[in-house]
Amino acid sequence: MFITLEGGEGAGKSTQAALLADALCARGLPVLRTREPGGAPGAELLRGLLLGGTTDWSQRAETLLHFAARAEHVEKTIRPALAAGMWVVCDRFYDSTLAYQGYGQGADRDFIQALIGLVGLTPDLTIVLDVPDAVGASRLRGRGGAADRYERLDTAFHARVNAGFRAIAAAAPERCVLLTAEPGIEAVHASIMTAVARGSRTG
Ligand code: Z5A
Repeated sequence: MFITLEGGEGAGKSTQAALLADALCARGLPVLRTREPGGAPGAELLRGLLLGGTTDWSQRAETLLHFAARAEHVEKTIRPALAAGMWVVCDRFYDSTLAYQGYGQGADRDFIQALIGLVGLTPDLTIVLDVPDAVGASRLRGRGGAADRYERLDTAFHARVNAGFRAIAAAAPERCVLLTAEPGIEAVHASIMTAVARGSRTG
């Protein structure tokens, strides 16, 4: 299965992607854990451009940079892993472009949908982790470290992103499972394992 984890800042995606990959490995399944932007050498270079620095990209350029990184990631990492029979657990995928660039930054969502069509790869299951805006922000403050270009944007931006993720999940119920990520880490992990078990039975 190709499983993606999505959500706004501090929702706990990286924590849950690691727990999910470990749980699948413990069942003897071959698993690749990867992330976006990044997940292939060229895509990691683009990640540096997108998250670091202070460039004020035009909306189309920023959207296309995310899709350039994604094209590299899909071709060099994800497709080969799926072809080799692996489970792929990916921390963010194209829904993040819709949520951040589309809903958050106001980029043309039809343009993004057209690019999604060109990627030609749809996750089997997308877990959308939902936390109240203030909870996500306070988790990131607790984690410490330098804020990236997106984390530096204001609370109204992050509220639009979170609302965008809820809209994306509602529009694709056959693929997306919206889970509250407010409970503790183990409780969220248990909900994800239930969603994966259901998804793998119906997929
Ligand atoms: N981006 C974009 O704009 N367009 C795109 O197409 C793509 C991405 C693909 C990537 O940043 C940025 O790129 C991202 C969107 C943008 N920017 N933002 N904001 P990244 O890869 O560096 O990081 P991230 O994906 O944004 O992750 P995050 O929001 O920083 O964190 P997280 O993965 O959701 O959470 P975490 O690291 O697992 O946990 C954060 C803290 O909370 C940590 O201390 C945990 O121990 C704690 N935590 C986690 N879960 C819980 C629960 N359940 N209870 C209590 N505490 C918890």
